[in-house]
Amino acid sequence: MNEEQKLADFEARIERGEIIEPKDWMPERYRRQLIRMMSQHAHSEYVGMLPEGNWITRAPSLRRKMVLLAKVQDEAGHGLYIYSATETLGIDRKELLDQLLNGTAKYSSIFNYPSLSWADMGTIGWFVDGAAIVNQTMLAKSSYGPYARAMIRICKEENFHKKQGYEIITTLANGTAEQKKMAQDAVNRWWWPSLMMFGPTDKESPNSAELMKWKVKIKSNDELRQRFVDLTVPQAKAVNLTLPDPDLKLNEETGHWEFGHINWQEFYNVIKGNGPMNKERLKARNEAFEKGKWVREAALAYAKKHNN
Ligand code: FAQ
Repeated sequence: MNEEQKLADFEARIERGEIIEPKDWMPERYRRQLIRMMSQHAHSEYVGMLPEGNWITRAPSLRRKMVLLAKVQDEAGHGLYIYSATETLGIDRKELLDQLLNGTAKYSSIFNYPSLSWADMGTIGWFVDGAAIVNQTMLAKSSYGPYARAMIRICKEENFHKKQGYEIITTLANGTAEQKKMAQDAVNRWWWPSLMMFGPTDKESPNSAELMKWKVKIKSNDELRQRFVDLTVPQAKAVNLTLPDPDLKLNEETGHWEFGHINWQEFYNVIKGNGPMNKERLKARNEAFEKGKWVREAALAYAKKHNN
């Protein structure tokens, strides 16, 4: 088959809902798009440990500390699955990590905001993991097998994460006036950045059309953002917290919650590296990489000794 026939065959497979596996023929552009998106996702999990890691030593009880530790460890695991899945596309993990550490790779905008109070741990679980579940439940049906399979397990864990976050927020929202204020403040700060997690509007999203044609994405950025808003508004009402958007309004005809204008200038500023915590996040990851050097060397020496 010539290249044109191979492409037609590939697209027919996608159309029939078949899953593409690492050794199958795929257009170079499909492979490149997957490496871009999956590596950004893996980096997000890896950098995403930092805002919550910040609170492990200050958790208000042993139970909360154990749960938070387990959650942060889960995020590291998610990073590992997704780095492994990305390697099936023929790129080395070291190259991907280099791109993250030297600042040329992207990771989710949301992790460039600071976690200022304990209530942020609740809000991150509720909003950030909540948004991740909406996005990743869709990606579990993606056309690329290793990515879709990784998403199934990750979503199960993210569900626990979201529940522990909502539980923290429920406790604070039903606590003292000061605790409720702390919960409301965290909700006010994290709401808009959480909506930005879904990426630019469909009109402004350069990759969506191609990704949707090849069923890497099954739903668009705006569709997923709307689903997240529709799910979250009633959850906020249930704990008597207000979402910081005066334009939120239920459209009785469509059944969807309409929402106000997203500050896209802020979003583009953050993804260009100028968000409140971009520099700190990169510095922290580089320091951790340096400090972990002896562990990598010891592990390699051990493997060498025992394989010989
Ligand atoms: N942040 O053309 P599109 C988690 C970039 S969940 C930074 O629409 P696409 C769990 C985009 O890369 C978070 N950059 O792009 C957790 C592109 O730039 P490029 C991670 C963003 O790919 C919870 C440009 O803008 N989840 O970590 C963002 O079609 C708690 C144009 O955008 C995933 O990565 C953004 N928010 O759609 C961990 C899910 N949005 O590459 C710890 C997988 C867009 O051309 C604690 N990824 N950009 O230079 C996706 O679903 C998609 O890649 C989107 C973007 C929806 C993020």
